[in-house]
Amino acid sequence: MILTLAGGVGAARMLAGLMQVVPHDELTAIVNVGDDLELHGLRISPDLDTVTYTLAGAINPDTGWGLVDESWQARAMLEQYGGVSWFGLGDRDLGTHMFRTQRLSEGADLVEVTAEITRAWGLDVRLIPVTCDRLRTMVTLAEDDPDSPGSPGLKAGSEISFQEYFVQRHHGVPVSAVRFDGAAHTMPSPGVLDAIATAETIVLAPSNPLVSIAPLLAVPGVRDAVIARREQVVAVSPIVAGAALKGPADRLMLELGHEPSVVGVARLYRDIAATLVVDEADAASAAAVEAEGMHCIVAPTIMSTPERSAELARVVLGAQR
Ligand code: FO1
Repeated sequence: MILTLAGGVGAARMLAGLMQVVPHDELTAIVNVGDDLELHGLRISPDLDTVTYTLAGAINPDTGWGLVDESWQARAMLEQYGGVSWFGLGDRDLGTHMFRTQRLSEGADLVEVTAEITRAWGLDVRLIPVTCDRLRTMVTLAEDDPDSPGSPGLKAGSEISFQEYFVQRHHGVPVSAVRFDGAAHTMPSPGVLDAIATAETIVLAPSNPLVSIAPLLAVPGVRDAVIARREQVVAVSPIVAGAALKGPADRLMLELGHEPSVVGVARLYRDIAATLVVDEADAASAAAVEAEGMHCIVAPTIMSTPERSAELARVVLGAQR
């Protein structure tokens, strides 16, 4: 079994590549739930949905999140009422959140509901939310944010939820800390530790190390389980030539005291992964990555087409020492 530790868009593309080169029922992903939120009385799990919709071929190609052929009538009504509409929930996507919320209220856990949703999309890949317990990524503002909704805005040091940072503020405000609220009280979902212990290869997807991979490792037992398999762990750098391909990984690394480069990624991952795959644009840094104690592989990592995703998947599977 090939296991992927997954955030959202980058992980979804990595998994779509793996699906082209590995039988689907041999693929498992442990997925971040730190981005989850409750809104309109609904439980929303963006990373689980981004991975599901991408693997099902139903992701909105323009945004990389949400569903293709979406309509926005419910959001228009929310706007008419002056309700909360900054987090965009399309009409089709709403059905997923309604189903998840209903099933959770009936007593199913998030692992079961996720399996029901992926099955309904015809997927054989196993997606496991890292925990069924409450874990929420929280972000501390480094500066006053006078533009925050409500007067007089928020002061430096205020904590906001991940989606208030990522979507409501377009990840455009400086950050001084990230915290995984509730993580210490969570348990890994059934199957998580076993998957880590038995995987042939563990892939750290090119997801944000600080807000997508770190929350997975914050669930008690997960980090140690991954460290025990370090030789089998292959990470793909989400930073290419000093910049994140999508999202705020580069800025967050800088703001939180990490070098926004493949060397900075190596310093974050060297304890848990033996190998780092970096893009050809970073070939000159391969020696510096090796100096951090990781085996470095240079390959095209930008998954702009399904073929490139498959090619990267082959590199990752061949990379393990
Ligand atoms: N991202 C946005 O930039 N704006 C949105 O309005 C938005 C809504 C949304 C709804 C459902 C969903 O599953 C994802 C959504 N995302 C949106 C993406 C989401 O914020 C990010 O993918 C992650 O949480 C970061 O990995």
